[in-house]
Amino acid sequence: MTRRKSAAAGADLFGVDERLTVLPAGVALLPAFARDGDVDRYGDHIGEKALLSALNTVIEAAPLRHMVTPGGHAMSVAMTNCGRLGWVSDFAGYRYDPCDPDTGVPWPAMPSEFLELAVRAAQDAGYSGFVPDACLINRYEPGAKMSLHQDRNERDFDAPIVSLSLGLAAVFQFGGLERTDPVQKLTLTHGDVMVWGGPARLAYHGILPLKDGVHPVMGRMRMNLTFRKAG
Ligand code: MD3
Ligand code: FE
Repeated sequence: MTRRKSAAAGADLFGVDERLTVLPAGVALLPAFARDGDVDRYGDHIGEKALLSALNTVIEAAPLRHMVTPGGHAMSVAMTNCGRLGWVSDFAGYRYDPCDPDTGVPWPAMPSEFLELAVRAAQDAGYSGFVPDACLINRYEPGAKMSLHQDRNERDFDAPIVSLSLGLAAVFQFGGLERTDPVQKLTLTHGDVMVWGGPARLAYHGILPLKDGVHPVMGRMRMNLTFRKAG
């Protein structure tokens, strides 16, 4: 017999192994959203292949790099950007910049495959009219993590943030508007899209250290793309 813990199980209700996750108001989870659509004669997802090829083109033009925090620590996550604005961190702080600080040239344009996916996901989640001008690309190798933080460098907190996970599964943590609020855990897998808006837009969130493994499409890594209206 399959047993399920009841809601009375309390904190375990939100555990990684539970099948029920209650999401905060303003949040939508679109499981495997990026894997929807047609499949080619090899059984590969056509939309996903176009997305990954666009991702490779962006990374060739603006390579992933470990940015340094204002405190002087190299981040374990490697990052790059595409779109009109890109998120950067250095000794001076966190900000959005139209140019790649490593080369001084504008970030690569946002590929249409990215833009269309982000707009469609936001629309499905109830945020019609969302048009991102920034896409932050995060690469996690085994052990890489992102500590609990808020995303507050964008101009307009009324716009949601759309995130796409690719590759190895990661445990995502999210809490409330205060750093000390209790956190829930949620496993994000290849193709999952999340939309964070409304009252959840300024929620604290992070990623636990990535567990080692090999993903059949992405290899030994996880990538996360976040689409933002930064300017
Ligand atoms: C909830 N990235 O880049 S994506 C980030 O998986 C970031 O790489 C994580 O946090 C990652 O800033 C999490 C999901 C996400 C993104 C932005 C949010 C959740 C969010 C903003 C507000 C609330
Ligand atoms: Fe974040």
